[in-house]
Amino acid sequence: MSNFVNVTHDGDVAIVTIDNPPVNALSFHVREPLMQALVSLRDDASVAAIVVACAGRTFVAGADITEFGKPMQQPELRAIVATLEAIAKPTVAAIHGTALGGGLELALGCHFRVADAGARLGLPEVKLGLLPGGGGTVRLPRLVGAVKALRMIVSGVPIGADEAHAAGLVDAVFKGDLTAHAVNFAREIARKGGPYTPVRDRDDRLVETDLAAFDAEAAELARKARGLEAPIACAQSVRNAITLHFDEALAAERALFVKLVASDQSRAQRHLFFAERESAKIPGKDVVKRRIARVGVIGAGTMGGGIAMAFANGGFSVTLLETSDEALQRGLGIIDKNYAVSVSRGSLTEEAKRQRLAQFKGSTDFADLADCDLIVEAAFEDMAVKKEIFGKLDAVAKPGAILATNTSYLDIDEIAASTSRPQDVLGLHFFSPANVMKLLEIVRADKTAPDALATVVDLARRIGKVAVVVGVCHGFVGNRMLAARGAESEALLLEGATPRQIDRAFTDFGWPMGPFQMGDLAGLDIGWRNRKARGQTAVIADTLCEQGCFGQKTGRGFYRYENGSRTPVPDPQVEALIHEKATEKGIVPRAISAEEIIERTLYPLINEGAKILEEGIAARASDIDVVWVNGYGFPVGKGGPMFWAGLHGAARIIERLEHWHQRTGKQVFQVAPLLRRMAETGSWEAGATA
Ligand code: 3H9
Repeated sequence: MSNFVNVTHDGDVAIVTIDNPPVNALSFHVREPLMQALVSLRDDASVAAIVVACAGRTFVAGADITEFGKPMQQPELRAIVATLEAIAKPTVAAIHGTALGGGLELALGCHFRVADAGARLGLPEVKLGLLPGGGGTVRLPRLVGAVKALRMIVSGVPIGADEAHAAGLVDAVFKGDLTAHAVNFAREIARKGGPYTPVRDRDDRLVETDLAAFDAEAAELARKARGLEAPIACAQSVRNAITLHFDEALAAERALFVKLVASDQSRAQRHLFFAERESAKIPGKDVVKRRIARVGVIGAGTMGGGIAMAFANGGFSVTLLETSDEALQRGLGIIDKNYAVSVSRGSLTEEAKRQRLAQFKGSTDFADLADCDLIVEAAFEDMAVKKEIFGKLDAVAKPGAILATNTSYLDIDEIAASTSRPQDVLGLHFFSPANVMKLLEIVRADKTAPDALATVVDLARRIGKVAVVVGVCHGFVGNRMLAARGAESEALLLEGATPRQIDRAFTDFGWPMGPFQMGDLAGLDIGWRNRKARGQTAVIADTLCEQGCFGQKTGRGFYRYENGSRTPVPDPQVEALIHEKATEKGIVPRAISAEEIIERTLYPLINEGAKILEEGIAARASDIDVVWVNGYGFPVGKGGPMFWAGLHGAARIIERLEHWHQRTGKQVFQVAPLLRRMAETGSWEAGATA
């Protein structure tokens, strides 16, 4: 008996309960007593059947991720599963909450699995840059068939209890006291008598596999993997389950797991797993949070509509405010259409759509915001407009209501000062489309009250966002670093690189698209308007905009989009324009390497991240990684810019930044002192020592 594994008896059925809060991870201190308990129950003649269950909110959520990268202490999960599988009496996993990764692999070691109706089951290792290393790729296909297993393992997305039951993964689904049901189930099975076939010996589902169809699906999934090794290894391992003997396939799975767990990609993805959980932690999180039931959103355009949907999807009532009835109806119409698309895709039922829409109340009168607990302003990006709105909000909002602005750049301290309650004002910087994108930059202004901040951090989680708390500066974390990344774009073009070449360097690095394709997608007029407001110019982008070339929406931008297609085609006219502007400036074009493109875009991005950390705009380097991976498409397999800088070598980055600084004198290449410290200590922590 241990604190982490408890054995009780209900007649001749033994119940092994794992109790390792918060998620019952299979840490060494669980594995050891679990193994002992199973061996002892196996040999105990008074025990007719064994139920494996968990205390707390969930079944086992997987191996203990913090143990990866350290020497593995025995017994390993694989040995536990093998021991379980060799027990002659019936074994039943009783699954509630989530059975994930090693947790599901443990359950696959049992003869039977029963689940609570609300349980979810999956093998999400791929999201950590891994494959299931406890036999999951070899056992799951034996129960659900190879193609279903392939989909589950390569996507990492868990399935619900009913789907698991229909697929053959779960033998029974129960509501109510799961342990009691599992005990009855086990007793009944024991009464009927054996033998009980372990999963390893079931290959009826495997023999029916159409290998050509499997390979075609695996090839399609590999194509989507975009440079990630784990999805490919997952597919290979499931294929081994079809083509190799069980033990050979298991050994091959192990070899792939060992390789992946030591890879930079998996380290990067594990870093992100913890970074996303860390970013939601703020000092004073124990303060009493404010109650939020109704949310007001000002502006029913693309951004406001998306924000309103995000809150409605999270279960909140929403008051949507516009300046005219026409604009309001247009906004509500788009929301209706967006939900209709979800219905047509099968992700929402007609009934759920009706319920969602019923959560909205439209208005053109500020007074209707009086009953809102949180009001998010998503009007034009213009300080005068925002100040006027916040002045009005100050007059109508109830005491204690949180007043948020969805600005991307503006000074929130100044906006807060236009109210008599700056303690209630903060920034909520959503990313478009706001109902889809995971990232939420929560901007803490100078006077924001700790309980207001804690409330929105909590709220972000409730609406499915990954929240990062940042400080006030122009562009906050994400857009400020984006500006540093793009500072040399124009110079690179003028010096001889083409938009296609620059974009290719980005996609080769792992970004989903490069900056020019991105600009064309978002609309070049947005940046143009911003530049004009700040008195800045970008000779090529400005000229394109003056010619009405705003990107995809006008069919021309940095690329050409023929007949409404979204595929960018290089445009000789744009190349001629670049050439013309370069000649005007007396620049002689030269060949520019992909390496130089990375040095002049990515290195300044990291350098700016270091400055942001130094200034305390972000609390941790990992918060910056969370922003970039979730908001800007930084490749997950590289762990975010600050993590990647560590892998790539800060000294190397400094050396090239200095080179470019010497050549151009530009401020973006001026090395941040914290980057130098990082090169010496290997850590972004300000106080770290070598
Ligand atoms: C694996 O199993 C490999 C095997 O195939 C092979 C082995 C040989 N380990 O997410 P939450 C912590 S790989 C260690 O906020 P929720 C988490 O950091 C694993 N710690 O809760 C957090 O700590 P803190 C495959 C873990 O309710 C706390 O628990 N499994 C682990 O929103 C609460 O977590 C997975 O990938 C872990 N495995 O969501 C599942 N899991 O409070 C990973 C969580 O200090 N886990 N923690 O910040 C999840 O997806 C979610 O945690 C879960 C609960 C859905 C379970």
